[in-house]
Amino acid sequence: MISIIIPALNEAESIGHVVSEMPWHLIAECIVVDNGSTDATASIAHAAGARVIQSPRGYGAACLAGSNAALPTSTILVYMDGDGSDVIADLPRLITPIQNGEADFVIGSRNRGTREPGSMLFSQRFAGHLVGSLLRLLGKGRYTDMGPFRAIRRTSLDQLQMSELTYGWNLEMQIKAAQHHLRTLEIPVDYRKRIGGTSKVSGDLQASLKAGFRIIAVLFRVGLSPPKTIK
Ligand SMILES: Nc1nc2c(ncn2[C@@H]2O[C@H](COP(=O)(O)OP(=O)(O)OP(=O)(O)O)[C@@H](O)[C@H]2O)c(=O)[nH]1
Ligand SMILES: [Mg+2]
Repeated sequence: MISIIIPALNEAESIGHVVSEMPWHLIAECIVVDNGSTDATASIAHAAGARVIQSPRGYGAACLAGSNAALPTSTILVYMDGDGSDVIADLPRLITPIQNGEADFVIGSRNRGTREPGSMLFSQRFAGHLVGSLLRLLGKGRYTDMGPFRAIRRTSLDQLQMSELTYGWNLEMQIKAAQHHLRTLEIPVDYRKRIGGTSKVSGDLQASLKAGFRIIAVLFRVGLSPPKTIK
């Protein structure tokens, strides 16, 4: 069983479309994690068929709350953004390797997929490659992106003991996946511009700097420290 988890902050213009596109025959539930949206994100998501929960502020906090709230029967957790940028048609390619027992963690790389022009800033693409190369040098995995669309076996996520409550969540998962020797696969995924609404990160200089700082902090805190428990 699969739970899709969508952190969403003020995504009223896009969340209805994102939830209505869900392939319900493939998934057990779609959880939209709202943390203080001041628009109609929660009610629109609910009307479109999502289970809506609230969480404390922060991208990672939302992902963590969604993970903890997933149905006990869900064995695979999938994360994606609520702004319509991720392409749901890529979902089967993310989950099949886990279902087949070939992988524990499958991450979608936008750098390796087809991007709608203007969907990713050069700095975002560069950061993905740069962090990927650094981690490779440190022996902490082979990545080309820190993309949001990803699937992980639930028992594997539990092992990682995720603690980043901000935008460092994605990178923390990637580094810890390598530290815990998860069987990891990076696959190309497509990426589009957000459907509407306002950017919380890439389109806002202050937010981008903050996110960049968190990423560097995670690189030091998690990347340079030995894993607490090794499988
Ligand atoms: N729950 C929650 N979700 C957040 C928070 N900040 C951002 N998000 C969601 O996380 C996803 C990524 O944020 P975006 O604003 O799309 O960031 P981005 O993709 O760098 O920016 P764009 O290029 O404009 O799409 C979206 O679904 C947001 O609604 C937050 O503090 N809490
Ligand atoms: Mg976005």
